Amino acid sequence: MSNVDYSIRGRIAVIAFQAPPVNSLGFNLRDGLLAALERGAADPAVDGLVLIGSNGTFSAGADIREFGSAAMQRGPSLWTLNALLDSLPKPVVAAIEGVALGGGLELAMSCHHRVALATAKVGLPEVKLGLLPGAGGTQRLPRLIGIENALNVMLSGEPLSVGLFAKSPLVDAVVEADLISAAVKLAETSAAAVKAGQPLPRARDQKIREPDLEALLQFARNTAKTAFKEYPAPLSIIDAVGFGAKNGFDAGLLEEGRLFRQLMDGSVSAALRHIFFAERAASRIADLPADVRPRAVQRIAVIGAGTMGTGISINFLNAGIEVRLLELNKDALDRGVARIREVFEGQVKKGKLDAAKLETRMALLKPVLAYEDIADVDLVIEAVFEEMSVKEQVFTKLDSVVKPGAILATNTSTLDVDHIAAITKRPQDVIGLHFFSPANVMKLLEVVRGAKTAPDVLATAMTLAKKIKKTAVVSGVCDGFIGNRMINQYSAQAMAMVNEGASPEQIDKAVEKFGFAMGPFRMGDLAGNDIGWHIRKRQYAAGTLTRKQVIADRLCEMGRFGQKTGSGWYDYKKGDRTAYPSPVVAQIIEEARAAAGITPRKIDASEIVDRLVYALVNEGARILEEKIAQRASDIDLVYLTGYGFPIWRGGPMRYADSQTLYEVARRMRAFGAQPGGDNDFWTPAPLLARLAAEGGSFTGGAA
Ligand code: 3H9
Repeated sequence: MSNVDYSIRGRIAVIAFQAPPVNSLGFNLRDGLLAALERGAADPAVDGLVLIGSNGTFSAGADIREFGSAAMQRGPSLWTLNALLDSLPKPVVAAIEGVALGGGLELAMSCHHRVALATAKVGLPEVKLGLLPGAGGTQRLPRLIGIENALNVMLSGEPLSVGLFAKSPLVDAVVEADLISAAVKLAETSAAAVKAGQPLPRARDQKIREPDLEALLQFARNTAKTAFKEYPAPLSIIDAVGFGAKNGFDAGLLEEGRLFRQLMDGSVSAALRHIFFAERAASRIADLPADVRPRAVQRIAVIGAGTMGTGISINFLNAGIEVRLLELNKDALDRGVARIREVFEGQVKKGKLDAAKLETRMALLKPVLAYEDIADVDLVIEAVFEEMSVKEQVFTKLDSVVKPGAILATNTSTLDVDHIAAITKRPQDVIGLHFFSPANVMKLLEVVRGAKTAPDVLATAMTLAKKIKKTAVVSGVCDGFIGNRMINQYSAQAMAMVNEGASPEQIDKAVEKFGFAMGPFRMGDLAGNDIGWHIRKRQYAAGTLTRKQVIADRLCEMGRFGQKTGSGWYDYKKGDRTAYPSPVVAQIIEEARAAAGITPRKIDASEIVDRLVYALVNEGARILEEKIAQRASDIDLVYLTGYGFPIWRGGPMRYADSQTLYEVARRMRAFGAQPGGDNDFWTPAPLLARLAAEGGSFTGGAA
């Protein structure tokens, strides 16, 4: 709901507006603002106007929820509002606190003056949504702060402290308090100047002085082309700025509008907008009672000082939370502590951390050798060997030692969290916190909700995730949870294509060209092929994996675990991470094909990509059906933040939507029908088949 209040202070009209939570400029607010501005303009008792947010913030910009819908075109647009401001004969002052971002700052720049609280942030973050500032920002900002500064603001998209611009015409005054009085005073002074015959200061009238315009634009273009290869918005921003600088404000506005519409209709912006809402939706858990309160977490314990345990610890130390690092072996504990210090020292060397902070963080780390020393912590995260019997021992001990009400978390990546919970007498306090390696770097945290996990335990995990700056996605219990369960299907396809005729390097190249950070085989070599081998052996024994992965198993039997052993799917040279195609692997592949009676065929890049991505999508559909994931956008977030899926494609489910689910299902059926095709594998999951037939989508947005 928006609300625009019009009041008079002396001879100044104060237009106080709000559209909670962030005053995005949707239709209702635009409509209310236009009416209030016209009223002030027509009132002979009013000499000037002030625009101010009445709920502690100015505006976060255009209403992103309207994009791509008819609402965006409805009633007065932001362009109408800004053109009206340009044409007013009375001064208008924007009074900024909180944020003025995107269209919010563009509105403020169309006012004649701006006054801001020192704590306010301003910025043009449209680039992060794959857009350019489309309500005059590419024209007004360069005229207020210069081309180079304006490009920096628009290309970074970062919200910046308003104080940075205190000496430019972007802000007339920065005040510590009583914003509204300062704004009214400024409006009065400006109105008096107008009466004395001075022209109103308008951003559009400012001259652009840039002696080396062409060179500056070219430099910016070259940087954008390398830094944002797949993203069209940065180049469009530079083009719009350049066009307006050469051809004048009005021509610049027209070009900006043209480029804005082009970007808005493009697939990259649609994907980035999808991610914006996905990030915010992920923290909403539909069936949590509204009054649930997270438990207090002041100190935690991490069990296991290996790569995972130390990586997990670093997150909490960074957030100022005390960590007891437990390891029963003194040498292993010392090595773990040294590893943590090394990571911090590396950050100090790179200038990312100052030396004093390193010591504060290390002081929060308490290495301990006995379970009794972690009895009073609020949360325990177990990061021991991935074997149920080991986890059983740990949780039995935790149950007997740790205080009641503490949360007991497992970092398992595949094991049954409900089974682990059942070992304890407090299954309601048990949860999965699946960190990704390296745990201090990777953004993703799968929060695994057991059948008996208490609502406040889940709420605590989500709150903590925010505190340690992770992207948390809730998953139900199943083998591999969301991410690894899907990656198993993807890996199975990669292996199937090797059997059929593709080489590991061909597959890696195709999918890296599609935009994955790393193909499946290079990824396996980096992470260690022994991890998957270990899981496969467990699955062969349990009968849950019936098809033997002959080639992958053979490589592991030979000790080709990947980079750490100097060979895997590729060969490696000492001190060099380059993956060199391996004649030994080629030989093993050939032998395996011959033994299975397979005549290899050529598989083209588009088949490789589609089979890998659609294998993810089909399993994702099952995960949705089974309610393991709450929503398709959660699955996308898992893949974007944990598995290197190309950001500009929005995640596997969103990508499938962009291809239309009808085409996805059709292509899957065709893979199943081709000679030697795996019909069972390629039968679309019921949800996918239904949506494909209905013309529906997973994420509610198509191309
Ligand atoms: C633009 O302006 C285009 C123009 O150039 C041209 C137009 C013609 N619209 O992030 P939070 C919602 S493009 C709609 O959790 P915080 C958000 O979804 C726009 N909704 O809070 C969430 O809803 P929910 C350029 C928006 O305190 C709630 O507000 N502007 C918008 O951590 C709270 O958000 C941007 O790109 C919006 N513009 O951070 C700014 N913004 O509760 C984008 C937020 O239902 N926004 N919501 O999940 C931000 O950067 C942050 O939200 C902000 C607050 C810093 C404002």
